[in-house]
Amino acid sequence: MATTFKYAPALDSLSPSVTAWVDGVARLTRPERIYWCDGTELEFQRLEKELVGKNELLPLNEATNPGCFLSRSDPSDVARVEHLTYVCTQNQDDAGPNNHWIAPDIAHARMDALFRGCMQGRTLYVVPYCMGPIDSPFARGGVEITDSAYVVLNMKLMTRMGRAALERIAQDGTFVKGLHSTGDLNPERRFIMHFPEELSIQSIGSGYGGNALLGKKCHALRIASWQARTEGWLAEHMLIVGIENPQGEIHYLACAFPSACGKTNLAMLIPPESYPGWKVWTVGDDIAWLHPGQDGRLYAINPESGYFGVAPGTNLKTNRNAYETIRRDTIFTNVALTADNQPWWEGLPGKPVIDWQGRPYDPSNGPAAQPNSRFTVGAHQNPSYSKLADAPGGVPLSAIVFGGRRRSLTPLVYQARNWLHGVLVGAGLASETTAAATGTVGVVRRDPMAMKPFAGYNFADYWSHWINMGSALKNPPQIFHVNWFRQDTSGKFLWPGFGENLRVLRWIIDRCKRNIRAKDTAIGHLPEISDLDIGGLDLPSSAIEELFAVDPELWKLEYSGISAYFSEFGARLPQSLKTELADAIARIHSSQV
Ligand code: GTP
Ligand code: SPV
Ligand code: MN
Repeated sequence: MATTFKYAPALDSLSPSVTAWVDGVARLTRPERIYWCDGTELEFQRLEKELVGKNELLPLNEATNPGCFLSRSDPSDVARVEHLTYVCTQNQDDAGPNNHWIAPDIAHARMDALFRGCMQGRTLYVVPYCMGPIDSPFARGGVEITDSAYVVLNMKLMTRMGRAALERIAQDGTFVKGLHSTGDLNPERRFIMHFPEELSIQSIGSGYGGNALLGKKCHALRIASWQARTEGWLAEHMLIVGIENPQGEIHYLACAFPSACGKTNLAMLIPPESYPGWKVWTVGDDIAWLHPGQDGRLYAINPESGYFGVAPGTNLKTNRNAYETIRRDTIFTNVALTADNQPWWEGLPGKPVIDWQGRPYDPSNGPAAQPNSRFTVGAHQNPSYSKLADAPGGVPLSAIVFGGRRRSLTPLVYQARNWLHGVLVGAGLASETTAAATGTVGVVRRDPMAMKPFAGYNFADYWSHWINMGSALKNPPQIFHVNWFRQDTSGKFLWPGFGENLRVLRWIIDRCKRNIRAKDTAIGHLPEISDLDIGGLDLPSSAIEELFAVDPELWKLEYSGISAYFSEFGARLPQSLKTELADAIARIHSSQV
């Protein structure tokens, strides 16, 4: 079938390798028409209208939520599916024990069979996109072919999509090929396959988030992490935030927390009332690409241009910036509705009337909004959008912060002793599972650098790469670990979190500036309580004690868990990381913390 331009204006910047690939995919999938997306507002609105006409998007209350729509996914298709996500390298060891693997030829045969004829009667959309500012040397192009207009709309909000991206691809001469079809949504025929050696992604059977918006986790993390290793940079599951003090000095932090563990919230933090003159600037809320700069510092860009954020829990009090951001021109997925057609989720005032599946709300059916319900919105709507969010060279990092959701064990904050120890802290990260992926929620699992679901290659090689990157930096960021989620015996969070997290970030920045001393403990540097600003917080002193308690017996268990995990990686595990762990174990055994 020849490439046809059904609606779009002729694009003069087509790269021949893109058209040849589109033609090949069209021969396999047999769409009724092919549509090249140009990324204009007009196109966006036309597609919205089309989806409203088909009842696939529901317009929300135009007075309270102008330009907002609700999409309901299939109830079996509400989160990433890690057990169906594969990294298909020639050599299984290159994917590592951290990834599901199938040989590329077998994977291709399986996927070809599923894609054959799957777009009959449907439109094939060609979605050229650029991850990173169009004029950034660090940006990378991709093209997603999809038969879902919902995916097109989301890609428009989440990436620099359309004509400019196609021009950039023609200039670069290379791009990541992403093929997506919603398929029949049968979980038996749902697969997300990555071919890093071919710079390609194939996804079928899901229309949801990270499974279907291929620029996001599939490209900007799994494929990009593979490329980053060979080219000397890092692709990470991190927010990027600038903290400005009343003197106007800004420090940038990149924080890696697992899915649904507080990245979007921290990236948009509102300073508490006791912090007049402090400002917070959002550069990114989910993904960071990190490059060493001429000055020996590490620079971060956000490859995305929008937010696909967790809805439940978002309100005026927890995250006013997010709340303001999503008041207009936002697509909501799987939230509930109020009587007057406003979006609703747990944590908002008011009452749900229709649940996320479109049924009259009945508490016996569970939460009104799906726990992984999301909003998709352009980043420029964020009141705290950083002036440097589109800077081609990115922002210089003062600190890298790892964090997890742990009801016990890890203190509110501590600092790694140096880069190598920081790599151990990151590699040893563990967190309770959340609704962002299908499966049991609340089970502690190892999630190194918050990248367990997203590293496109063997973690042992990834840790070596991290260690090498640090050694090559004259001024590496300081590395920290935080835990906003420690609980008391009754299950209540000990730390108020959200805006109050700025108190912890302030300590982190003071440490980066080497302004204050800290307690040298077996696990790293902990704050002197007098250096952490807790003024005005209604916290009993027992809570503070518990937040910073380091129990040597629990840490011995933790380190043996990390040892056991590391041993899965066999001879590829870097020797220096092994030694670092042995040192940490020796310290915990010889100290009373
Ligand atoms: P992904 O988009 O899945 O990568 O998630 P994320 O890391 O951006 O998490 P997000 O900020 O959306 O937060 C997830 C959930 O954690 C929401 O329900 C928040 O309300 C809650 N949360 C975020 N920050 C805090 C905090 O400091 N304390 C507490 N107790 N909860 C928080
Ligand atoms: C995550 O799960 O980490 C997300 C949402 O940010 S998704 O795009 O589905 O990966
Ligand atoms: Mn994420």
